[in-house]
Amino acid sequence: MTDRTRTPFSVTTPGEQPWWKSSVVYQIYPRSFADSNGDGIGDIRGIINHLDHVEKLGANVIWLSPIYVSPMDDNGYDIANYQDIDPLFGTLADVDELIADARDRGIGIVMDLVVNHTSDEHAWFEESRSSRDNPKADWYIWRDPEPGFTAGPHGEEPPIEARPNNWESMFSGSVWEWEPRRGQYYLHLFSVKQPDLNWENVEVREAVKSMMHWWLDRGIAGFRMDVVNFLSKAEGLPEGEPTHHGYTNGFPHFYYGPRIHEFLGELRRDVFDAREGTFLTVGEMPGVSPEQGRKFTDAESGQVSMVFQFEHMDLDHGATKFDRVPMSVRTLKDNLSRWQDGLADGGWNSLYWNNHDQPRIVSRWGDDSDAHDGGPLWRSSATALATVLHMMRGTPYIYQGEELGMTNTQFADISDYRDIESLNYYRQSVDAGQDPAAVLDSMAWVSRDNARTPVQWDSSEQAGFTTGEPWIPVGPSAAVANAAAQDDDPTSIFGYYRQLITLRRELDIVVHGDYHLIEAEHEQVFAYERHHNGQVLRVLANLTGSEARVPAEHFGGQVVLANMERHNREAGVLAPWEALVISV
Ligand code: TEU
Ligand code: CA
Repeated sequence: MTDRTRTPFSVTTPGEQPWWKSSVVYQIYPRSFADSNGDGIGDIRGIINHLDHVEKLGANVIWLSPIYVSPMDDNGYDIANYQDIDPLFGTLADVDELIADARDRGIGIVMDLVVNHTSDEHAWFEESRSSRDNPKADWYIWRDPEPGFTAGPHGEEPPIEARPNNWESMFSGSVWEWEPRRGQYYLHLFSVKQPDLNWENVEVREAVKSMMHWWLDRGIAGFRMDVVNFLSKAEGLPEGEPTHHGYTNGFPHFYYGPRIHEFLGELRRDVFDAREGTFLTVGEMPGVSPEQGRKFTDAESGQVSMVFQFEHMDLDHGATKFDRVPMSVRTLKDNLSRWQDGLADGGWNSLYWNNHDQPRIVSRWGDDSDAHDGGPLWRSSATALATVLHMMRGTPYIYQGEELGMTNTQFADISDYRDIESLNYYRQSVDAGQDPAAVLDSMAWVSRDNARTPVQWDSSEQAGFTTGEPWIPVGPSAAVANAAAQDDDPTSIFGYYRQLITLRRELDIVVHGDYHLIEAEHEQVFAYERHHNGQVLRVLANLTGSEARVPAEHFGGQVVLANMERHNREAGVLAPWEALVISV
């Protein structure tokens, strides 16, 4: 490696803990964050204009969802050029300005690294698909039709049985798309416009590494790595079995493939370790277990700082994410505690309730029934859930608008939806004869568009997001779940998130303490302790809408944070959605 720029995020002296362990990350989905030029689409200038909000919240890292050149089939997760910015969002100069402005405020920028696939409009793929013998012919995953089948006289696609295997795409339909010019299929785990790169090819790996260095040279603080556990596919691409964890049938053959640790280890060695110090790397890894997560994040032998695991996000999914099953407080805490325990020794957790693919947490596991007028159920359920998450061991992530208690959309019509996953699911289900109203119903609570409505800056028209027509309708809670109403109110949801972050800054135990679940059998209360250097921090949260009882001794100590005012608090009784952090 030639001499690379040192970044301010890179220095950790021996024996010191890496900076990202005490960090709090704020995720921005640029398209929906803030529009500066009235075209209805959020942009980089909009982010620069609103850095105050993030700084005031207290987050010290921003993860930006993709802003690269893209045909926007999957809102930028289909990248046509990794080293330039889509004109919808701005320019590279804008990004440099954002990086510099953020750095002045002590905030690092983490970029989204989407290298399981590119766009079909990326120059690499355009070349790869053009013939069987071009220089990039092997950069993607190409397969012949099954033996006995051939292309038609003009390169026409053979019958369906000729497909290399039966895998289903994450976005409905087959993973195989026919390319007449090669008389072959290419693999796409996501949309047809997202062909999977062939990581077996060393040239692909080298190209990705040099692109990563190019971004790190610009002064970014790290990468969030999109579906990065999918890079290695099982040899021979075996037939899929019935769904796994509610994922698609091919899942067992690519979610933890034979070379995954090797590929990621190569990135760690040649990109991160090759530069001075530490960067934040978070691998998005649907389907991985705590044991696997532990291996990926081991401080010595691991490959990434932390992983986004999905087990807790899948707890209320049935056969697919669109089938909702009930989830109990018990199930939730059992699961999160398994991750806390599983990564306690040498690993590191990421902590999240929300991202751009998930429904809003206050609507999902809280109570948004009185959100329209800023009622107590909305406020206390949002803050109780936040307490449980932020006091755990790991690096917390806040998704834009979560800190304001933004709620799910209430889309009544398919024409309100924008997301490719939702639209494909609707089409496929209705084509298969399902009742359109029932399909809409099953989409409403879980559609990714719930996360993607404009950030609510104030209660004006279009919630202060744009002066034009927003690309997706504003959500239903803009009158109260907005920044203008909350940013200066210490009793707001925003004010509460600030306090949670302040506690993390002030108390070492929040960052480094051990985790111990208490009251494990309790049906309503999520309670745990953190232990560090003889100190104890206790967290009690009633995650239901009815009063809950716990042994009175758990109330012993000094309340350092509470999500509601209660005079004459009776030891042993937690009000609906009450949460307390107690220093013992
Ligand atoms: O998502 C990974 C993923 O598995 C998605 O299918 C997501 O979890 C799913 O929508 C839940 O049903 C990442 C990105 O976060 C997502 O926005 C992209 O669409 C996807 O990869 C492809 O890049
Ligand atoms: Ca814009």
